[in-house]
Amino acid sequence: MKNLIRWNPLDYNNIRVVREISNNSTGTSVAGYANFPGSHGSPIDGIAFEFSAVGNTFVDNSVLVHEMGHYLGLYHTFQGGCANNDCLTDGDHVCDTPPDQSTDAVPCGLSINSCNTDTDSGFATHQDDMVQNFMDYNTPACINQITQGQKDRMLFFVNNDKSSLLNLSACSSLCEDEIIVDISLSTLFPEINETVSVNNNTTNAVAYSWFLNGDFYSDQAEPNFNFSDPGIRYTTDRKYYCRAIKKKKTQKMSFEPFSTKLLANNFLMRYLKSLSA
Ligand SMILES: [Ca+2]
Ligand SMILES: [Ca+2]
Ligand SMILES: [Zn+2]
Repeated sequence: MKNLIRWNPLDYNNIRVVREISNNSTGTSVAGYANFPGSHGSPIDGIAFEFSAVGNTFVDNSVLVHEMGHYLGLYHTFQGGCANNDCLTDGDHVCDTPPDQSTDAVPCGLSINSCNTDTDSGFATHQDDMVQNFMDYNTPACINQITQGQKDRMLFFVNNDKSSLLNLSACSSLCEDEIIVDISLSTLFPEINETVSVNNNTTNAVAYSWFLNGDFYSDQAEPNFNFSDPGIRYTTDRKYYCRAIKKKKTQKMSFEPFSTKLLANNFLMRYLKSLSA
């Protein structure tokens, strides 16, 4: 079925809504399933769930939220039973979900305590099972909770095993923020051997390339340049300019130093600001 249509699983989470995953009459009712981050990018990567589990609210959609949890690396809260010697490696590998070995559907408002190992790791006192958690099996109407530890675990997988999802250009805004070049020099009339520094208040640029007389000089935001040679004669075709680069868009700002009258120990620089695409 997954071969019928598939968007690149390195870029997209393929969520397939189907009529039925397994025949309920066989007693192996499955409302949905998802692949763990270890399958990221493979042909089986993604989520499938039955159309009857599509709803209008988080609670109605608890199956999709549950499968999304698996997709982003969460185990069931009852994973691994009551073992809780190290809450990062036992059970669901999440410390703020109590150990749990029950898959029973507990009526809303009632509690159950299937493990007494809570204080072995992570908890100061014994805890009831977290039956409201999206990653438990329970009555959908009672499920409404994801813990901070579960969020942290999902974010870890988003930023590691599944980080290719973040690179999809569709996740970027359609219109780039405009680069506003705002650059000035510490002095326009440096003495010989005086260092000129750049004061850079450009916004929305992510990288800089500075060129001196056409040669790459620096990629710092605010480079320095020492005017050490009194004999250099700059002409208008020799440019000292900065390119502020953001993705594919480049804006160029030119300083075109020139000398109308080369003074004995002074270098005259005209500051010229120009922008071009
Ligand atoms: Ca746990
Ligand atoms: Ca307990
Ligand atoms: Zn599950």
